[in-house]
Amino acid sequence: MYTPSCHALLSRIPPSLFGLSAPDLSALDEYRKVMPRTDKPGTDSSDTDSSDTDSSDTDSSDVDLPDADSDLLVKERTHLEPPALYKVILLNDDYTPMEFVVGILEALFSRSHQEAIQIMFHVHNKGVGVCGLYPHEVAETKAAQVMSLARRNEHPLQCVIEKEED
Ligand code: TYC
Repeated sequence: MYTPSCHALLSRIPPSLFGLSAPDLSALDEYRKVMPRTDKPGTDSSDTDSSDTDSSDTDSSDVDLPDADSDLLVKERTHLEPPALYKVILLNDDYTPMEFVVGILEALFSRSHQEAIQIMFHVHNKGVGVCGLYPHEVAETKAAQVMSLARRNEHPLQCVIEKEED
């Protein structure tokens, strides 16, 4: 705060402001309005607040902020395509145990025991069968997991993915 001593203030008050016998608070306010600040050496000036005189480069009016018309804003999409789905397909063979296929369907495709048995027999009888429908990356991962588990257990089970046509 700018706090000149009381004595210094009194000596600098212009005569035009002396309508009162002694300066009261309103006169002091008037004084502050008309007098320029002069932080002379020797006067009591412990003022460290320079916010009203500082015109450094942090002035917020210089900052270039994006506005509503900016090209940087992402255009709103009005129509979203649903993601393409892929079938994960099991192929029949003569060697992979039925129980192993049922276990795969339960563990990797969240099928109930009844569902798993049904799908396994469908593949056994028809040659191919769908385990589930997934987005591309998920389908690929599941097929790779089937093949990996089959190889680790030395079964020739085959699993492929195929795009679901709409
Ligand atoms: N056909 C196999 C058997 O008789 C069982 C089997 C079912 C294998 C489905 C693979 O994807 C398959 N043991």
